[in-house]
Amino acid sequence: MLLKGDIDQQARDIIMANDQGSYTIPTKGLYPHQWNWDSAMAALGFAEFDLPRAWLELETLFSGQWPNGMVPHIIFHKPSEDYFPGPDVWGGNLGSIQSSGISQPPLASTMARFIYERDPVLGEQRIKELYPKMLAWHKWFVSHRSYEGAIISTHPWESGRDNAPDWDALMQSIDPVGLKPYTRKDTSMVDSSMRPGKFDYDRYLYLVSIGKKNAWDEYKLKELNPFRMADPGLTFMALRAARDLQYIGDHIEYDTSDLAKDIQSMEDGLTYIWNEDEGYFDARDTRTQEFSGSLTNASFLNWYAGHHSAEMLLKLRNQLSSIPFGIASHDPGSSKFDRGRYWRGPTWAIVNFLIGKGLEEMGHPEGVELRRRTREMMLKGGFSEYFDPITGEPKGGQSFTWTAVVWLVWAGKD
Ligand code: 9WN
Repeated sequence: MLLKGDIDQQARDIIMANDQGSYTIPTKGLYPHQWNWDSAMAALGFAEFDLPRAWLELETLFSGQWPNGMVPHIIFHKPSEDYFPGPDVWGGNLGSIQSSGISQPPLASTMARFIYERDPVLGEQRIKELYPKMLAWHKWFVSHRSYEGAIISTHPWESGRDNAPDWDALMQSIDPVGLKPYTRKDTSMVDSSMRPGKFDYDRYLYLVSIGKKNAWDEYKLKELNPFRMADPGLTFMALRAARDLQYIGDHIEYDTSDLAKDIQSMEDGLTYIWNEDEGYFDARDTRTQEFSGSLTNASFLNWYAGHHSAEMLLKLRNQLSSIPFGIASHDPGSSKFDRGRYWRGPTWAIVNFLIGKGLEEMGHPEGVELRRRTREMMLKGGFSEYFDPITGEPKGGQSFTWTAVVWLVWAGKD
């Protein structure tokens, strides 16, 4: 039997094996670059055993920031034949390093707070230098991704939940005219039954082509990009990030007066993504005003954002009583639930961590229960990208950075 100390060591070994010196890749082969929210989690993991390296991870992430404040979802520090689409397809050359042209869930400010709190003396100078960059990213979300206070995703990849059923109706309405032939790399590394299908990939690439054609000009894309979905995941994570920025700013004695107004606006935005008919937080198309009708793991991030909801707590208890492992990425009672396919059913340790952390912070015992289940799942299935929520079977890529981090910082803790 493996001892806890052995598993802790395995988790650290995974992080160190994926470490590229100043940034960390999610896993070898499948994802050979720096991904935004994965990297924020990697920083938190490093903080368990190497605080300077934790700060360096965040600093490298912000080295890819664009002049408009956007922090890209992928930063291509080095060429790689393993991943498609690469920098040539994105044409995202607005920053000083090649990158994609969209962002990803803003975890970095929250993780910076956690890392800072571990050693405020060591962290003071580093957080002071990061703060204006984190603030600029927050302001970019407010300027270019806000709708009625909620935060929108302009590409399924921007939400971090690529092929979630939330986007199905909108994706159906998109005709990817003029798309050039392309060859995927992901399905040569992971079984295609676990990955998004061709229908989705055609539209992912079509949306990228619109961005590239318009030099990623946010003002033009506001009109030209058909994909503008208010996303519970982005909204909750951006709201949490804004609260943490305010906390950090107050501690280092920077002016945070402007943040209170943004936080209030995002809190107001929660009514925009509240689906009253279904009784849960839901993605909503800002062009048609239609809700997607999807109860997902992102719907349960309200506690992470510091927002109580009795209705969501009932939904959470209901899921915990019917599904053995974690929170499913899509409602197990829905006809679209697909327990093995990416964001359409599997459970993700990273999202469980965020949900559980929020629940624990707000005093709900379900957070401890979710932690226990995530631990059981990882003891059984290791450090894979995601897991079958019914059997706990590991799925997707293996030796995954953020899954190892979740073990070290949360699931593996007593
Ligand atoms: C596209 C790296 C990333 C995660 C995303 C996850 C997946 C990429 C892909 O992998 O997305 O960004 O090619 O499938 O959906 O959340 O950040 O782990």
